[in-house]
Amino acid sequence: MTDTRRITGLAALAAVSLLATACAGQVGQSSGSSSSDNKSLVLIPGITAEPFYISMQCGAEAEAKAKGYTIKTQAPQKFDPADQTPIVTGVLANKPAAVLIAPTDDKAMAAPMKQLKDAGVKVVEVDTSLQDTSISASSISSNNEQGGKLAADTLAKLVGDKKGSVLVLNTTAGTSTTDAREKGFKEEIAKYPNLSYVGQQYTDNDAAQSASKVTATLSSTPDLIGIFATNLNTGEGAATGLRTAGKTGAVNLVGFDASPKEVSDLKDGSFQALIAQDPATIGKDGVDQAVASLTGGSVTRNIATDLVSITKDNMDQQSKYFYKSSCS
Ligand code: T6T
Repeated sequence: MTDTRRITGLAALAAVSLLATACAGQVGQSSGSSSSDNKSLVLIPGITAEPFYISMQCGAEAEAKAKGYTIKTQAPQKFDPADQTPIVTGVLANKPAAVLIAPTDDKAMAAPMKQLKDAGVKVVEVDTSLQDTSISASSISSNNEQGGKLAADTLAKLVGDKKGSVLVLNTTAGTSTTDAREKGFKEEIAKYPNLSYVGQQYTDNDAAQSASKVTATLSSTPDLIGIFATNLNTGEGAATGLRTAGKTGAVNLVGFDASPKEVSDLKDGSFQALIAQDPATIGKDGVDQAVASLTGGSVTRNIATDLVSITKDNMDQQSKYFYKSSCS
């Protein structure tokens, strides 16, 4: 994370709740208003209207309903602590019983999340997490370091014994999940002497930036043989970049996540593999942990959900991991 982003994140702490109303975006069909009972939950995803978080929301809503709770979703327009902080501030004013949150920065979101905790609101981390483990009651996510290793092994298998350079396209520094994916990838790819890791480039979670980083790297690194894109937008952009350069398939692309676009790109050969998560279960488990924490039940500090490597060959069997664009 750049200093600028950290500073904007901190500056946003001072933002008034009026801003929260202006910045809040709804993911899918959320309902609910201010809560005065103890059965009111809020989900704060990393960004609005994105299939990973929509799938998480679907899982959380179904489980909340089954347990007799209500849940509303309020999402930032950008994956950025400066956008997410005023949403937390606004949610705090309504005092829900618990908040499920995907912090957009592992440090900058600590202060606003601590305000929730200090006000007696239970906090559960879903997907991303803070470095400070004292704020949330529970964290539910994929084992992202393992996911990075799986991406490296998958890429190495696709490349076989050919030699060449490999690139990681990452989102923003300070995102716990994608930082861990790069770490796992870097460690694992070192086991393949035919592959030379040229390092990571940041895309700010923006598909257009990812596409242009691919075309620039193809010019500077002519022996580029593989790319690992650490999340959905970065992967979708990398597929576009390879297409624009006429390099689809010549450079093996392993992406993370399984959005409808990524899945159709896997089918048509723009990706060679996807590492899919299980966001619906992250949402479901998030509700379960929040309820356990509220009712004195047994709370699990860390829960790891499924990760699978999907290729064109096994995609029909793995379709339950494809992400949704809406809950219906
Ligand atoms: O990859 C997911 C999520 O796990 C990550 O923390 C942020 O990006 C996604 O939401 C996909 O865009």
